[in-house]
Amino acid sequence: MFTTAIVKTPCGNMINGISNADLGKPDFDLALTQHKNYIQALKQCGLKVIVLDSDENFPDSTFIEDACLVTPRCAIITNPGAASRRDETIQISEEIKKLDRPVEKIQSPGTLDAGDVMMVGNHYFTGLSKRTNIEGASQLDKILKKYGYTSSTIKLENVLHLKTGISYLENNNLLAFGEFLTKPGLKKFNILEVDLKESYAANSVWINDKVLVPKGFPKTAEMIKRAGYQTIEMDVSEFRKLDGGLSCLSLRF
Ligand code: CIR
Repeated sequence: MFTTAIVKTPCGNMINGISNADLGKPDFDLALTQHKNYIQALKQCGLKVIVLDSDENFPDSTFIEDACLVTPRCAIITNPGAASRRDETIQISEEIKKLDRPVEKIQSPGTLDAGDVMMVGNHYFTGLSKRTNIEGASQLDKILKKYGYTSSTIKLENVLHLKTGISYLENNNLLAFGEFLTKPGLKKFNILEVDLKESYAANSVWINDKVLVPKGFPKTAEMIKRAGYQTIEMDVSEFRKLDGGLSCLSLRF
């Protein structure tokens, strides 16, 4: 069960965030409203939510998931793969130091975005992507081993981050689409296959037996409900314009 989430308020400069989505610029006011609703949903799932101030120097910093991985036994400050995002880790480090667990760090030349890391109990899957390199994944593996965890890598082909394409919903259920349907390392899971037309919803978030699902993907929401979960549908259209999904907007632990 998770008890806490950390989120970071979007900044006005988010309109200049990195994007390959071709959906236009985000509407900042609408993004703020959607972010507030997201915080409410996290609270509805029983989490205490720590809200960090916005920072105009980092347009993508609301996607806080990429800057840090918090495990039950340690926290790991990443080294984001996009140069414009690298120093997002500075503010988050200050916050993470206040937690009750040791803090580790991924160092250059290793790069790692924690959007590429998916926790399944004591095992962590790491996506090798344009943002996360082999050196970053190998440093992560060493750190995780030190705390009694294991990890393995999955090479990404078409998606930005590992969790763009898969989400672990606990109870052996894995939401997945496209390239992830046939990865040998994922065969042991009960795969809930997301229709290609709804691929954005492959990034949904399990929190304490509820699942946050992006709004507008009815087939996926229905499939998750049929698998036995209560769903909370959330409009995150303005974050989608920057290739961000529901998971990227928080650290949950
Ligand atoms: C980026 O390209 O880094 C941001 N515009 C979106 C990051 C989304 N994060 C995630 O999928 N974990």
